[in-house]
Amino acid sequence: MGKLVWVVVSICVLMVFALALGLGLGLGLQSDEPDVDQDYFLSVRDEERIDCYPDDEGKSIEACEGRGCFWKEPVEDLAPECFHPPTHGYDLVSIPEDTELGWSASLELRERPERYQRDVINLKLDVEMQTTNRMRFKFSDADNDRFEVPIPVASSSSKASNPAYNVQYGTDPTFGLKITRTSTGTVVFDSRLPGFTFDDQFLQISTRFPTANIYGFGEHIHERYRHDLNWKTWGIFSRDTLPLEDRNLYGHHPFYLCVEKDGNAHGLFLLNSNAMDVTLLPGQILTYRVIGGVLDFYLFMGPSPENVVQQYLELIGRPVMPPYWALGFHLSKWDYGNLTVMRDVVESMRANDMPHDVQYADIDYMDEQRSFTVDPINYVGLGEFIDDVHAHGQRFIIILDHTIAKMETYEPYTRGHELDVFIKYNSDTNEELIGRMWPPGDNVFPDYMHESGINWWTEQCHQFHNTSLDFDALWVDMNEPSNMIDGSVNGCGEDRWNRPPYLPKLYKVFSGTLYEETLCMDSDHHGSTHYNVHSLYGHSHAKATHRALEKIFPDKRSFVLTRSNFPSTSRYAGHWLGDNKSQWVHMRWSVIGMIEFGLFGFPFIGADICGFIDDTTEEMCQRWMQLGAFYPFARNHNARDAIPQHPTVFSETMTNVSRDILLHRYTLIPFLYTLFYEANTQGSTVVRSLMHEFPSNVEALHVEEQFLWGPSLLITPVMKEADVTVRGYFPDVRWYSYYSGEELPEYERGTWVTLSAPLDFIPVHVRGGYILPTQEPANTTVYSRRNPLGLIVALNDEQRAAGNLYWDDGESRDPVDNGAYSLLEFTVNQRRLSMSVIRDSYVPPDNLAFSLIKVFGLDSAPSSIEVDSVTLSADSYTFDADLKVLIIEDQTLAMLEDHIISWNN
Ligand code: MIG
Repeated sequence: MGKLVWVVVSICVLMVFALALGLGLGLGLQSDEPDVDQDYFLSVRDEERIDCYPDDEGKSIEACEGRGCFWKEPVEDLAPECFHPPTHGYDLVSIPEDTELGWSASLELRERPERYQRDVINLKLDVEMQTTNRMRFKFSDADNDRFEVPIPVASSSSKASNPAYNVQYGTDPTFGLKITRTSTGTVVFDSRLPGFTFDDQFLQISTRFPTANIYGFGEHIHERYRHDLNWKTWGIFSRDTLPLEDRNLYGHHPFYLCVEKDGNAHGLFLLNSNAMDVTLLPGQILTYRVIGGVLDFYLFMGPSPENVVQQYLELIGRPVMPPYWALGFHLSKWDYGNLTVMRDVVESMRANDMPHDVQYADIDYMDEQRSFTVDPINYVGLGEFIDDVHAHGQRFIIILDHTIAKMETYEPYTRGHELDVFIKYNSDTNEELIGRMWPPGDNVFPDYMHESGINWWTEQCHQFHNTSLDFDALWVDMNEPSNMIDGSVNGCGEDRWNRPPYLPKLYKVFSGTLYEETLCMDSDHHGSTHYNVHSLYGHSHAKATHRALEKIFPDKRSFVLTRSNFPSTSRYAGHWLGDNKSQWVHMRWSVIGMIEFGLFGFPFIGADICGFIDDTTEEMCQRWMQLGAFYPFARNHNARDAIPQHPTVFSETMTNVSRDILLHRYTLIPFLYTLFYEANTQGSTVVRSLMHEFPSNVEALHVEEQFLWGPSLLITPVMKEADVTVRGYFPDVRWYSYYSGEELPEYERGTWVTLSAPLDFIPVHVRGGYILPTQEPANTTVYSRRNPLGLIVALNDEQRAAGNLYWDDGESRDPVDNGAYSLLEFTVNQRRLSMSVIRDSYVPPDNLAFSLIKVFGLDSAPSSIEVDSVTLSADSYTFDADLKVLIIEDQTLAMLEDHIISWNN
């Protein structure tokens, strides 16, 4: 309560001050201003300059001064010559008014030369204290409606009574918000910086970070996980392009996470789908430049990084629970050429006992690459082959593209035309926009945002499943949306959508247009302009596909794999990192990409194992199979012209190494599945970085070549050619080899360690204090799910550990909502392992029981062991005194009963 009063008081004091200032201006005391500006001009550090001329063309002293900005050669190379004076911004015009959730204020543009066009004069700021850890602040046009992102987000019905944040503002020289963490006083958001702009097609706001520990923004290849603040600019706008440095890629994620100096973390999400770029300044400043919509921000106070992600997903929606089989190994290639080759590959996998749950068909299965058709020559018999795949406990996924060939003899087109589902050239015409895609000739673009388009797509998928191919899930590609020509076959009009006054720093806008290899920006989606909804196309496609699969499989979970994505797409789909190359550096980038997608709330993520484009080498592919065995989404996928790279095509050694590591993956799937349950119900991350678990450890803040499954399984992959050792950082807790239970020596805790990693080995460690459920593996999850279970118990310094297991039938729909699952909890305390059934609503059919219990890090040899009060005979366990590992084997501890295992000194 005391704090609340303080906030109110401080706001009032500021308001009085603001009003005085406002009055002062009104009375013509503007003569103060040049001094403010002059002082700033003389004192501002290069690394804090807010760029006033980010445009690619036309920069000159005159043009700069024409915008009312300063020009001065910087000492620091990358700093802008042209920068905003501090008086560029908005003024508070009246005392903020209380609202149900916070307060709202009116702002007015401080007079200055126009930077682009159509300045919005009057702004409204709404501050909502939505929950203890989440607040929203939104700047919008006070007089006119503007585009807002049409995805549902959580709201709040009452103001937080004890918020973790404290909102203030300043008015000197212009309006800015300042938000601090209540408990520490750390400033987490501070827009009291020059250059706040709200033009119709150019919105700019800057904020100051409390530290340089910034993570996130996407989708990009980031060569560093923790951002480089050296004037790096990142475009955000969904785009079909090769995942190379500095480009904006398939997804659109204006979200970052910041770790403060004491290890607390906060996150900031800008709910905006327009094209934008963000620039990170060495002065720990961030500038957003957005070309439409409103500035609708959500701040999450954590305080742990994991809490930040959970709060973000509480807002936008948590990820879908994948079916159990989707956690198996997936295999794919674009252009096997024909069914015989595909069948040979699948049979070679079987002949070599290689774990393999899912086989894919890429666009070459289609007749002239048209979705909902099958090549009548090269893929005759595909339907029967899918039956054979199913008979082996395996699954089959097909690709669908986003466009439809415009042909009067092609039902998907004629039906879609009849239902009016295709995007139009613009809102004035009824003419379908025509572009080019894989199917030869004219292609049209379904509007997946509109109900009629969703229904049409559902109908097409359903019909194709019932009449042609018995697929188990769908992979949707190219939905950025990609177009093989710029805009349309007719080009695009010269209007403000196609030629916005400011072009963000995006990849593929060389021609000065936004529509390169996508649709015209003025094209019409049943009332929405492509300019605004471009980055939502893939999201809508994924959501519509999810809907279609619900229709096809009313009782079963299926899944969608989508290339383009937006915040909350993971409610419907998983994502892969796109068209990487068979190059070592792409392995490294995949780790950063994967942990970043964790921050974005996409746990079902992975890169194409062994690389998509170009030829892999056996060594690279072997290392990549080892790494990929720990991608949550583990798929080896290969491009059209690249040499085959399925794991049985190389030497026998390679085959054996791949099989071994995949069997380890399958051993751990019960643990992985449990992590997905936590993601689905609590918004937890599945793969996460060490920063996430050890935010107060300065070393952990920049580890980007290792990753964790949940809090407890640390993977340290080799990602360089010919290396047989690998360096990894091990925070100061106990770590055990996952394979042997050997503990990392005490003197190596909290240090960088060089680990031995011969070609057949990937280092994996279990963190002390955790218990991981396991299961004897098999070649598909259908069979592994029937095998005996196990536990890996890794003791911490206090000889304690804890863990859990989530279990359901692996594929029925909404198991959590329907309550059709079981949950077990494991704890070790005082030399006693308790296995407790928390919930037993799903009873597995195969008398599942725990057989193998491994305990790592026992402080002394047990003199006797009791299992459920019965003393074990000495031949049913072993204790390795050197390793301090206890192994209890051949037990039959029924899964849905409580058990106690105890050991005495
Ligand atoms: O223009 O369907 O990212 O995984 O194999 C290439 C063919 C189209 C791009 C996807 C890739 C897929 C490929 N597709």
